[in-house]
Amino acid sequence: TALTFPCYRWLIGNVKVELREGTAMRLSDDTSPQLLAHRKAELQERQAVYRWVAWAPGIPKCIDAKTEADLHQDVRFDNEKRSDFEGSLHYKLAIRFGKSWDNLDDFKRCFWKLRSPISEYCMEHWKEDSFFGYQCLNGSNPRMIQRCKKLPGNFPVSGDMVQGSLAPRTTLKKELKAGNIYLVDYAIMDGVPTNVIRGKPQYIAAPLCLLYEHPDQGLIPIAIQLGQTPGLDTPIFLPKNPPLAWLLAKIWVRHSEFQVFQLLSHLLRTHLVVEVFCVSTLRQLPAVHPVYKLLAPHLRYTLEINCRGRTQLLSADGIFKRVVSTGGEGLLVLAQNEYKVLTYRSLQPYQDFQQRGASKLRSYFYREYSLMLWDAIHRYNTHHHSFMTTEILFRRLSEESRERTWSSGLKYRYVEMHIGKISYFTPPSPFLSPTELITLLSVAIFTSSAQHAATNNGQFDWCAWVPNTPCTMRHPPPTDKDAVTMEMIMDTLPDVSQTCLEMAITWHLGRPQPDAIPLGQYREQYFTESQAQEVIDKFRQELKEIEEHILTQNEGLELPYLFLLPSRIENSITI
Ligand code: OYP
Repeated sequence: TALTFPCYRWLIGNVKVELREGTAMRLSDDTSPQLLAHRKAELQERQAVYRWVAWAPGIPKCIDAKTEADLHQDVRFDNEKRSDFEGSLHYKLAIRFGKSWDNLDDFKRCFWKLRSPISEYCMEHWKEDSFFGYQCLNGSNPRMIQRCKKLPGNFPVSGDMVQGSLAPRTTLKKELKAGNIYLVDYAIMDGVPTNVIRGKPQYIAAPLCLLYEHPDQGLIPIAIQLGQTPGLDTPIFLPKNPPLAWLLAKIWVRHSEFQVFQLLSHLLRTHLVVEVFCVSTLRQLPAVHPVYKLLAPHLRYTLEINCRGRTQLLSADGIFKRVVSTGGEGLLVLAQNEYKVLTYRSLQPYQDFQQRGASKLRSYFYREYSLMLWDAIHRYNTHHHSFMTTEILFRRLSEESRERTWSSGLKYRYVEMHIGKISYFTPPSPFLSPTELITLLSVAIFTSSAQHAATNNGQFDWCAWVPNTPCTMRHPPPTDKDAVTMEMIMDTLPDVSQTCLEMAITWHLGRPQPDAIPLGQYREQYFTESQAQEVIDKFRQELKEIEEHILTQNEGLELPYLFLLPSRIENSITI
């Protein structure tokens, strides 16, 4: 059942063996009729094996497979990976459905089984405002925070309200002007349909949260509104309000955070975006093509994990439906909302930080490290390109176009996905200039490695202490600040079985993976050119320097940021 063209593959038992010796070749480099026929047949075979399908409207298309069992052996998990994936989940026993915990300490009863240093830190500090602020920068969703130069019209915070949170001798107006005020706005959640679990409605809010970069305390939240429409039922919560009211307001923001982080930052913006690269690459590029050789290691296992995600996590009876407030229709509507506004620029870290006005926030380790990694990846692609450019890659562009190349294949898909909204995702022109191709390849590699690590690897750390990032809310947002009680908080937070499942799944996905291949390590020698080896060595050297920089900078930190440590980033999305 293995493909039989320019690279030779066998299945020995269940072990894949692949040989891809030889020089990278474009169509225009192959001249013999026999080789040309091989290329053509290879692509025809691949296009029959790997087909596009729309799993749902309004989100990226994906691989046509009902379950992972439908996938071609070439893109399946190897044995070790599969048995580990299927074996590590025995915590799913649903105990005492619908039962609330009695008090916050009770969450520990579930907590003692699985824990990590950061999740324990979380348990101790989750109520603190500066910890809340820290998570906007270096938590599992570090792409939400944006500078606020002018208060949004639907968030009527007055200077008086927040005066007490500011440093002495300043005002909200001055701080807005100075660029020290930030916003997280969950407008994207507005109107998302809510789940019903065992007959009980779950609740969603679309909060706004204003933050201040305090000269001594760092980033802290100073005002929260739990809905997009201001009014008597959506009071503005402040740190000086009754402590339980302020706490519950922050919990509501963190609940939105769970949804946006898992479904948008993680699922849509890494898993599903990279799947587009997988399918395009398999369909459009023969294995001898340099871009295929460059990307293949960064696409390993992604099709299978995404299939499993669709069937077990997101499906009508999947984990989301069973325990998450956006389960069912909600998750799709949320993803569709985001996909309408997802831009190609926002997948490029420099542009992302610049657009959010987040370039000068202090202690923003995610920003600092992701830019270093982007630079290293971008240089890697540039160097690869520079030895291939005249030789292989860009000779006779017009001929490439006749080949229905990968890049035009991608473009074609984007166009299909965005009917009428081409500019959101498409690279600027139908045929990529060398610079644009380097950027596109960097987006593919950065997203499948660093960006996925930044959102995936911390999920247990930030979600295991469930009150810090609850997956659902069982009561509507509070409307009266003076009426918030501990009992109400306990009845709102996830119940016993929802808690256990959130812990189990985030553990399953966030722990280090067996059979992981770290960024820049290539088991198979796709390129045999000696220049290619030099380029790879240089990339590894740079990653090593980044590793050392991060380790030194984090030494002795109470809360280290190691999710972007190159040795902990996988080459591809495998989980
Ligand atoms: C697939 O046996 C994946 O139940 C994870 O998904 C978990 C399973 C299946 C369940 C296996 C089982 C991988 C790919 C993905 C993704 C991004 C979104 C992740 C969301 C995690 C949400 C945790 C939910 C907690 C309640």
